[in-house]
Amino acid sequence: MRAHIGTPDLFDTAPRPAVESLGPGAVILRGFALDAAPVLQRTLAEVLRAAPLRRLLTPGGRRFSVEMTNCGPYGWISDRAGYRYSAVDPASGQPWPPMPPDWLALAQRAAATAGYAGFVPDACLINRYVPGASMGLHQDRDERNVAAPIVSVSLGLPATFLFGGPLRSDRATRVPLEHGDVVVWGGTSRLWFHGVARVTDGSHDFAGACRINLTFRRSG
Ligand code: MD3
Ligand code: FE
Repeated sequence: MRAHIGTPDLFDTAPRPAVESLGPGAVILRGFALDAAPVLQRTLAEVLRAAPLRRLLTPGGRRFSVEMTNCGPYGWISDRAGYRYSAVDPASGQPWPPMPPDWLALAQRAAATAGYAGFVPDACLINRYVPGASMGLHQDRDERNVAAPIVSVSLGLPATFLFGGPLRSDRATRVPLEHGDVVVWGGTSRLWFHGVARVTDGSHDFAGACRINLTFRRSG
């Protein structure tokens, strides 16, 4: 039962609006994936069995601190030759595991809720951040059709998302992202610089003490 209007309820957690605008074309749907989380957890284990997480090599010869893998027709990869989408998992020589139907449905519902009806992702990049892992400021520009949005689902440990602007030097806003939050990035901010601050230690029962981020993309 809620407190009456005018009565401050000290036991309420800070209210978070269900739909927040983050920038031109970018929308946060707080808790949008919470209902789907148990199914995501089960199907994630299956996907990771078929295509284990790994720390990819950057073109410069370092390794990402974030562990990555993919599902769906295409997957995002990086190695000495550069960044690109591939229909084959270079670790297995096989196609990536299929995108679970519940994942696709979730991404499509989120995109439609944010105003991007008809989104058909053909790639899902899975990022795992163990405490200490981070992702430096970058742009996502390996997709041929940048008119399609990117849908991101945050699971497990919370993180601070860094959202910059069209220039690397633009000041970044810090956006807390929690388990179950979904962000849809389209329009102008689709090409803006962004990153993830170092994930701090904690506990969460979704996937052990780590953060999982799913990004649904249209590669072509
Ligand atoms: C804003 N991943 O995989 S997801 C990435 O939390 C990536 O793992 C972060 O950046 C993560 O490339 C952030 C949110 C995201 C994804 C793509 C974007 C934000 C974006 C593209 C343009 C602008
Ligand atoms: Fe990105």
